[in-house]
Amino acid sequence: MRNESSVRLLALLLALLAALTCLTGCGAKPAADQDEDTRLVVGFSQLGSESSWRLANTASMLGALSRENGYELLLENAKQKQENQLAAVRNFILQGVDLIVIAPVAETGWESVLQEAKEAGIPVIIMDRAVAVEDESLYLCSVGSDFLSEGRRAVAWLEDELARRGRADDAIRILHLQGTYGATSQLFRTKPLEDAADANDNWTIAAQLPGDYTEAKAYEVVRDYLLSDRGIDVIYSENDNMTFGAMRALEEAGIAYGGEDGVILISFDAVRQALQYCMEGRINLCVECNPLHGPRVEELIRQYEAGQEVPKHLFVEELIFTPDSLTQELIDQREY
Ligand code: GZL
Repeated sequence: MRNESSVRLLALLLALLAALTCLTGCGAKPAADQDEDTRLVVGFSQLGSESSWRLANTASMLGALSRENGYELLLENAKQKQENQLAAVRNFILQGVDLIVIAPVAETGWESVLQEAKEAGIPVIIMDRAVAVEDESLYLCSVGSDFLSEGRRAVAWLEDELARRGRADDAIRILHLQGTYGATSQLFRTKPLEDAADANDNWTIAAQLPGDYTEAKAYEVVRDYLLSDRGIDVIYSENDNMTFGAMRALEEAGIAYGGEDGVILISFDAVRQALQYCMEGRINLCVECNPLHGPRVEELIRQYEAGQEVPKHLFVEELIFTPDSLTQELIDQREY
């Protein structure tokens, strides 16, 4: 019979051997760890959380680029400051992510950081607004809305609506609420209105106010503006949250809006709350701007990863809504 000390030594050696085996991967790894190695790491620089549209856009990205779908999504919110986006993208490059998605706050200022990503061999997808770069090879592709088309449809509707009301030749004064200056959505929703004001001698843009796509800012600037000028026929608001702020300022000033006789409200995005107001006749026109880019971005990534050709620019189809085109059922079915 072995002596007690040799038995104890044997037991210790066996335990040590078992521990060493486990350290080198005893049994299969848990599924999550296995996926950890194959998951695609995507750095996402989101410009902010300024509007209902933006929140829906972020939710769409989180839903599509999920762990279940095989992604590790690194989301950085820039609070509408480009310097925060540039820092986030450089951080993604340092981390050696597999791919970067940018929702750029403004069109300019992207050449250097896109060049750095290219030199690091990291593909970049531009989502929502555009980047103004000479060399389009600096990014893989873009997905977003045709903002010029959105603006043109809004202006065409206004011309038709004024004619329908027998006001085609009336003097029309327009208050223009602009989104974040330099954003593609601001630049190209603004252009059709300015062109139409040039083309229609009886149209006047009474003022262009900076609303930065937020309800609070729009409320302030409209409230202050109405102190000196109450003679507005139309408010052309470049997103719904600014429209909501304008509605509050109009109510406080005792100025009627919507319907056949109030200030005509034109609003971009068509989030559910705006559609509700539109169906009630408080907003006269909602121009859809679809934020649900997550699945589109995910599909582009899959195409790229599969070695397929990806379209350089992907634009989404969008609609316009007026009170008579809306039902509660349609609104309830909307995803944002
Ligand atoms: C449009 C998007 C705009 C929305 C705003 O694609 O860039 O930014 O219209 C959002 O609601 O803040």
